[in-house]
Amino acid sequence: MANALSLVAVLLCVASYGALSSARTFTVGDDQGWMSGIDYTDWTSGKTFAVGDKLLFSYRSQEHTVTEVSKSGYYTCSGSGALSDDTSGWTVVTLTGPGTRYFICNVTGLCSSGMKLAVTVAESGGGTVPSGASGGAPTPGVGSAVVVVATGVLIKLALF
Ligand SMILES: *[C@@H]1O[C@H](CO)[C@@H](O)[C@H](O)[C@H]1NC(C)=O
Ligand SMILES: [Cu+2]
Repeated sequence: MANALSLVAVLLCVASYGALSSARTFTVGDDQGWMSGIDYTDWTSGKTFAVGDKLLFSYRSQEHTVTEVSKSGYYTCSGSGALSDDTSGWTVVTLTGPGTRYFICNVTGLCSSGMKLAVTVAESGGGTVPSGASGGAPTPGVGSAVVVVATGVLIKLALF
């Protein structure tokens, strides 16, 4: 009985770890970071972004901005009415739900010369489901399903 309980506890830990570790952090532009002269459309191609993943923008503070804008702001390179704006040099953005997020550098001329990024998160992102996620009902990943099943087993064992 005690052994069965500890086995379930171990399984629970392994499953939770698996679910948590599936979220990744992408350094925008990899080694080059967030700067002008890079094609960020190239950078995103071939990458799959999931709910819970993070984007890290690394750049010289005050030299560039990470300005989150609407789709039209992205296409027109307009940072007015932005959703957020940071110039700290180290900007971390969590992809909290499915859809496309748009970022530009709001320093004059840089967005129009290509310093802009659009990242799309798939509908059924899988991986972790952040608590308090809004909009739609994200499909829980396999890890979460294992946690739910293991929790059920644990409760049954505790009852009998
Ligand atoms: C972006 O730059 C424009 C033009 O300089 C400015 O009007 C706008 O307020 C800036 N946006 C942010 C979020 O600072
Ligand atoms: Cu810039």
